[in-house]
Amino acid sequence: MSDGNGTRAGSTRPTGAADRHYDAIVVGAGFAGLYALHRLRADGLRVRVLEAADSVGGTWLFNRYPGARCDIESIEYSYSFSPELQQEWNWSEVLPGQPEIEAYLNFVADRLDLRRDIQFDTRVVEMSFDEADSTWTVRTEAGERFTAPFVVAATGILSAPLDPGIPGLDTFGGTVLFSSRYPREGFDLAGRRVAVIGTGSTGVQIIPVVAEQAEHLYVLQRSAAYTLPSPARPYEPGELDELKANYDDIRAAQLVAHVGAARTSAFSVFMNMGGFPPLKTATREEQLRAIEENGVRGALYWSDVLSDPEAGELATALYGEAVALIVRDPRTAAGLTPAYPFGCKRPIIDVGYYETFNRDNVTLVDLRQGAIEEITPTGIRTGQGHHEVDVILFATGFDALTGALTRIDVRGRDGVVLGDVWRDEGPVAYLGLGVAGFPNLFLIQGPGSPSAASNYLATMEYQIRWIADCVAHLRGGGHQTIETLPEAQSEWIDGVQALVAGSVLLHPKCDSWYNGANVPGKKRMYTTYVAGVPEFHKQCDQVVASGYSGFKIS
Ligand code: N01
Repeated sequence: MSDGNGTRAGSTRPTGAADRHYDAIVVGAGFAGLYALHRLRADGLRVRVLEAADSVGGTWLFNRYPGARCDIESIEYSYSFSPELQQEWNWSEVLPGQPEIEAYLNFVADRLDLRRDIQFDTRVVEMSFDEADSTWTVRTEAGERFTAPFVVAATGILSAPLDPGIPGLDTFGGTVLFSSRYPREGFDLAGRRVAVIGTGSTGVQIIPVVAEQAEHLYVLQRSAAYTLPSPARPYEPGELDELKANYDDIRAAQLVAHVGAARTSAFSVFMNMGGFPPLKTATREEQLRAIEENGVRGALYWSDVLSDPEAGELATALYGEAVALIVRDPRTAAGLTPAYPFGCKRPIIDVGYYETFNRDNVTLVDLRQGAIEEITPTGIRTGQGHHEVDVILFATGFDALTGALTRIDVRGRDGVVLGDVWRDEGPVAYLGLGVAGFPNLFLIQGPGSPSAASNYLATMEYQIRWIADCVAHLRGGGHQTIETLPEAQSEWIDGVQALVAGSVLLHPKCDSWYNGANVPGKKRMYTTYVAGVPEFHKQCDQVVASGYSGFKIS
């Protein structure tokens, strides 16, 4: 059982070589790894989960920064496979905070008795496929060796933090914090001068909270965000009971929802786009009334903003005007106005973000006016001067989708390295599940899946069921391997890219984790499936119905 702090009580280590062969190895004990363990174990497999951290939670364990909160409603951002879990767990908020999600995952681990098959403090560094006996060998940092015919890489899509690569960081005499590995015990920011670097979803959540704690907050912003007010709130008394009574209907609606979430989420906040007529034909008075009555939202809700680049430019300018209605200092308001089109990055929702810049203890450092040059022993030097700080808090993002696996030396058939494949070809996979040349290695929400364009949990659960059924099919039929065919992979990824051709998602001014442009040297490619979660599941079902078309089973 958990000790209540989410630490590793209950896990065991194998004692001898004989103990280290399993039917399946799962890498990672976040949402995906826990369900993979539960499901494969229920199917009678001997499963071992290897987890680098000292507890369950994955991304929701590491990203325990101030203000961390999910942007999808709790009752949809939770496991749907167990009516018991749904009924026994009580969410207190519509959009749950990190502590509540971490507690939920500990509850699930205990309730399903998962810890006995999870080995914590175990970082996987190498995985290689032996063609002679169709077995994966998984090696850990501590030199342990595990073998299994199947590996499920439940390694997360946003779990490999980016090194900000700023010169001088090692000379800094103050405290360096990272949002993606924030201290479990927290950090007292009172009376300190703090710099937050990064204004993506993470930074936008951190900034209002840190502003309330720090003596002074410097926000070092390279790209301004588009962010709309969050609908976060506690559930009203009785509200959750009513939802729980209708859980079947809620899950049914979720199953047919384009983004895998039918209720409140960052997606729903933005999906009401098109509520107004075309921006290009609106009068100046109509435009101003829209932002006066609706705030920043009023700049974006026009029907042509995403489809017509000229309307997009008008919307960006109007958005700047809307920000200026909130942020009193005109220079700061101008600094907070994005210089890239709306719609090409992950939607962000916030609690009091723009209002925070009216505080006397908050300074925006717009890096577009002079970039970061170096970190010094006492602060950060930018092209605009030196900022003395005691704490630097990085919220600089992730090597998304592929980073967790390229940081492991994954070798498939003929010793081919997965990192090399993705470096040369870009992030490719078939159905976000398998990569050609890597038999029996299953990805969760890999490239070509709805991942970033959806509620991660919806397709994650679907894929784990798909994988478990596939493994049962292989074992039942006396087969040893399933392997993606290269032509099926190319065709799938071409199709995924065709879905976004000509859209704002490919705009050259948009560098983000969506297209890999946030990682130096990574091939720029958008490989998230945008035709919707239901359609994706239908396509995957059809692959199974047609005898695993696109895969070679041997
Ligand atoms: O990361 P990001 P994130 N110097 O890559 C800046 C999910 N999530 O952790 O845009 C200065 O979006 C970078 O600048 P630029 C969600 O899917 C969900 O915030 O590259 N700045 C950017 O501003 C989200 O999309 C939730 O110019 C540097 C920021 O750092 C995803 O995680 C909450 C820099 C990185 O933004 C990732 O979000 C949090 C440098 N050297 C996250 N390097 C919720 O559920 C990078 N930046 C609500």
